[in-house]
Amino acid sequence: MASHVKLFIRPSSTVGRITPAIFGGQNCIHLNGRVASLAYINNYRLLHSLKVYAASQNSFSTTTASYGPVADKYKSKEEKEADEKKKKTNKKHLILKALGVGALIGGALGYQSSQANKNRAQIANDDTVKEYILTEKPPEFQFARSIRTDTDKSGLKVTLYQYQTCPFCCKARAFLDYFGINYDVVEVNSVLRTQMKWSKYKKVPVVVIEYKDKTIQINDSSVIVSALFSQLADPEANLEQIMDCYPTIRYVDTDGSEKADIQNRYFLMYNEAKVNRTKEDIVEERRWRRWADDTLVHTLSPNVYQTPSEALATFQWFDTAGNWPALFSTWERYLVIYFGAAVMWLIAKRLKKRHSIKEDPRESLYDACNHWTKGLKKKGTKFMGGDTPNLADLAVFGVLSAIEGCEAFADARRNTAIGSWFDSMKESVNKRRGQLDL
Ligand SMILES: N[C@@H](CCC(=O)N[C@@H](CS)C(=O)NCC(=O)O)C(=O)O
Repeated sequence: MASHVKLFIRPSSTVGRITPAIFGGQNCIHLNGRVASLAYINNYRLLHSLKVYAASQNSFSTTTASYGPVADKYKSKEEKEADEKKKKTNKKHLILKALGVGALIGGALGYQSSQANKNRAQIANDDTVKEYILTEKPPEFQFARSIRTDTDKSGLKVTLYQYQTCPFCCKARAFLDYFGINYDVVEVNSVLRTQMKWSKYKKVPVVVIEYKDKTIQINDSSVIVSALFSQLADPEANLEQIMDCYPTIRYVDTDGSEKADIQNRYFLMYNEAKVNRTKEDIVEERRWRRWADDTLVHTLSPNVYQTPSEALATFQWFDTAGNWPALFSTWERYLVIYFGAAVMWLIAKRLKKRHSIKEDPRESLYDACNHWTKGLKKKGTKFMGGDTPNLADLAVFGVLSAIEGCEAFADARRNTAIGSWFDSMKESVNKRRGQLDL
């Protein structure tokens, strides 16, 4: 099927303006009229060509020195004319190159998505609506706890809506704790979900931040991590502008249901010049973060809910780890424990099939742990981030910490080398070592 991606670079759009200045020209751009991340087109030549093309169209200002008129002052008329001619030819070549590479990539992406998304229909997404800004503050709920450090450098007022032992919530917490961000926790009842009724997005974790005079809602653990890390990396950055870079794309799925997705959730929206990291380093971190969500996390449920008794033991551990006796009434607690264990035992069987987990799910868990520790060994450093953890370490640690008190994790410790890295991570997170890097 013929397919292509059209790229519009909008003049004078907010995102267009902040792109080169704050985000190193890397990330936000309008794709098919939607704000989208250009960074996931992992082709620097195309990116550069597009930037040059955009600059030549005066679509947005660029900080690249070669576009400045100052050097022209010292040239003869002939030299200037020759330069002008050369520039025009170069520009034509660049535009053609950009269009050529763009068409190739667009064709490839279009073909790939047409294969993957057969019969999926995109819904017109209105990018003028800032869905992440809440018009009304959420109702007040009793905080399960309030995490405070005197050395918080974020200056943000953060509320985390979570299940204590959900792997995605554990991941968000590992990040907040490691960087010493102060936050309040609202524990959501996983069956009644009363604490999430105010939100259109129904999953957890969700973070709500009082930012200047606005209330910002960030959905999805990876977006929480990416957006807040981008903010921490450059305290002058504006969280609202950062959030503009994570648009929610809506589409109708093959089963007719409406779905929403934030496709660039693993991308960091900061100025590369200010953050001293190589492109390879950033790409590797992103790859492992994706692996934590796409592979590692799927090994958990079939393991911890393998049999009815293991499922019940897991929920009893959740009861302790989540401090449920203090938070929920007795009937609510028992409803969640027994009903939850029964439902998850049934669901885990389906998940096992869907994610091609081995007949003995422990094997898949060990494979995942071994894959990670092999990656560490290859790198030859204590953490994937080197001497200190990076966002990939935090993601993998967060996900695994969800099952820390379960028999499955005790088995993984006994049968793989995951334990020593996990314990070092736990120490770094508990001691909020990330604050030292800010
Ligand atoms: N991609 C999301 C996934 C979040 C997710 O699936 N959370 C589960 C809990 S582990 C959830 O809220 N499910 C809906 C429900 O419980 O009704 C993220 O990374 O935050």
